[in-house]
Parts: sequence; structure tokens; C-alpha cells
Amino acid sequence: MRILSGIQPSGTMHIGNYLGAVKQWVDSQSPEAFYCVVDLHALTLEIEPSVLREQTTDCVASLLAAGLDPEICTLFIQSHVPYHARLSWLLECVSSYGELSRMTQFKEKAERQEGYRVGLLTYPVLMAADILLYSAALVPVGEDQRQHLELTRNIAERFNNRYGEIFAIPEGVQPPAAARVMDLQEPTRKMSKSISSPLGSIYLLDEPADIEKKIKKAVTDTENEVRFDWETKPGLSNLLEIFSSFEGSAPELIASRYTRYGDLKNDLAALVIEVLTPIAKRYRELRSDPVSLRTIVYQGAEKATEVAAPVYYRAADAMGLVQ
Ligand code: ATP
Ligand code: LTN
Repeated sequence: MRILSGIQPSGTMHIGNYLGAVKQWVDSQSPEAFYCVVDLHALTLEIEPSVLREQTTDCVASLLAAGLDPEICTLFIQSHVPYHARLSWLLECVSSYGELSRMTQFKEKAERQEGYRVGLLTYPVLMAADILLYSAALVPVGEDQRQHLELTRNIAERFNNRYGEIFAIPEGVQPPAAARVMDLQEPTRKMSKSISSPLGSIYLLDEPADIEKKIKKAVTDTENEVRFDWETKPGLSNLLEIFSSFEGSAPELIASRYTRYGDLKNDLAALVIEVLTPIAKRYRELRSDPVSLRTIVYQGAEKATEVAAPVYYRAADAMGLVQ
């Protein structure tokens, strides 16, 4: 089954990205899986060119460290395959201003800055292009991307109705737990790369002592009953979902093992450290060899182009562009 997903090189990867998306990518790797570092998407918010350059390579190394194997799947950088931007333009011409301006993520991000970029508005169309170019059946993403996935399906269906059956209609896939990891300090807001929250986010490359500190300081509540209940105990439920995702058992079951918040936090910290430490070690090895990283993504872009180019030309032809 064809899979495509992407991640922005907009900052250091956190456990929300890992549990919500990247862990699923690793688990569903195959020659039919395409994963991209979406550098064009990262231009929708202010970012220094030198920072973007570094973070793009950091992101490639993090994905490999987390377990992607370029011998099995295809890993590439979005801007290396020019058909993404080209198809995005065609799809902008089948999308409406109204549907884009209704996107929750657009409204939230536009609110945070004056004079936001047009790319922030059209961003989901580029995401639709990423997905549709590969005829992806499945798109493993966190919960925050559900609305963008729905939009992608609508754009694809509209295109197919108007111009003929060119695009496959994709399905979003979310993990059973931790599809929306919340900030540890503000458990009503999602853990985010682009909002700085030093104590609220656990990064893949954090030192064990920092992981322990952040989990110990995570906001819970004034009761002392360990119960999985998002309504009344968002902080604790967030920790239980993270625990559940790392351990692979139900959050309710984990809750039943504890009577004290402190014990739960200690065990969770030990588990997170056990999983992240080898990832951080692999990251440092991989990141110290940028030439090999570049070779991997160049080869990835070649494989991606073989799939993307014919789909782009079929869409362009269907719309009436002379071939
Ligand atoms: P930003 O906060 O800057 O928008 P981000 O942290 O959401 O960035 P992206 O690169 O936009 O990161 O997302 C990569 C993947 O990680 C997406 O599939 C997204 O759904 C998932 N993801 C991001 N944040 C979380 C989260 N807090 N919980 C679960 N999944 C998440
Ligand atoms: N919009 C996503 C990142 C993204 C993506 C994609 C995810 C860009 N293109 C294609 C899945 C498929 C985000 O911000 N999390």
C-alpha cells in the first residue's frame, strides 16, 4: 500500500512528532513508503536561511536515527523534487480562498503574527500536492493534520470530477495513542516545534537528566488519584498516553498500576530515556557525516521523481496544459 508523509524542518523533533507520526513511519516502512522533509512548508513562517539549512539536515539525521532505513523506504527533501511546487499551483486553481481560510491551523498561526505570508494560507494545498503526487493510499500523521487530510481528499475529488480520474483518494492514519501529545506545562495546547516551551516539550535529543526533570515538573492536578480522564485530568492523562504509546499497553491499564503520581513519573522518565538514548547516539553518528546524508536524500529524490513526475504530467495534461 502506497504511503506518504512529511515533517517540517522547523525545529528540533519532539516526542509529539515521534509518537504521533515518525514512529508510525518506521513501523510501516516498505518500498512503497515515501517520507519527505518538507522544507518548502517551513518557509511559511519566519526562518533564517542558515537555520533552515542546518535544520533540514538535522531532520534527515533524526529520521534515520529514529529508524527509517533508506534501503527499505524512500527518504527525500521536498524541494529536491520540483513537481511538488508545480502541482501545488495547479491545485491552487481548484481550491477556494474560503476553504483555505477556514483551516484551524491557518487561523491559529495567522493570529500569532502580523503580515503573515500568503504561503501560510496556501500551505495545505502544497501538502495536498505532496500526497497526491505519490497516489498515496495512507498518510500517517498526528491528529492536528486531520483537517488538512480532509481538505486533500476534497481537492482530489473535485479535481477528478472536473478533469478525470487522476488522483487516488488518501486516508489519514493516526496512532492508537498519543495522536495529540500535549505540552507538559500547558496540557491544553499541543506540543509544538514552532512555539518555544523549554520545559513543556521533550526533544528526541534531550539529555537523560533533562527528560527526567521535564517529566517530574510536568503539570498534573491537586488530587492524588491516578486515573485516565482527559476531562478532569489533562496533565496526567497526557503522561498516561505518552506512557501507553512508548509501552504499547492501554493507558487505563497503566493507570491501574499506580497509586502515586511520583512513581508513575519516575517509571515514565526511565522508559522515555531508555527509548530516546540510543536514538540520540545514532543521531550524533549520522549527523557527523553530512556527505552520506546528502547521498541518501539525493538517491531518495531520484526514486521520488520517478513516481511523482508522471502523475504531475497527467494532471497538467488533464487541465489543458500543452505537453
Ligand atoms: P509546528 O508546531 O511548528 O506546526 P509540528 O511540531 O506540528 O510543527 P510538523 O512538522 O508540522 O511539526 O509535524 C510533523 C508530524 O508530527 C505531523 O504528522 C504532525 O501531525 C505530528 N505532530 C506534531 N505535533 C504533534 C503532537 N503534539 N502530537 C502528535 N503528533 C504531532
Ligand atoms: N502539514 C504537515 C506536514 C506535511 C505533511 C505533508 C504531512 C507537509 N506535507 C504530506 C503528511 C503528508 C504538518 O505540518 N504537520
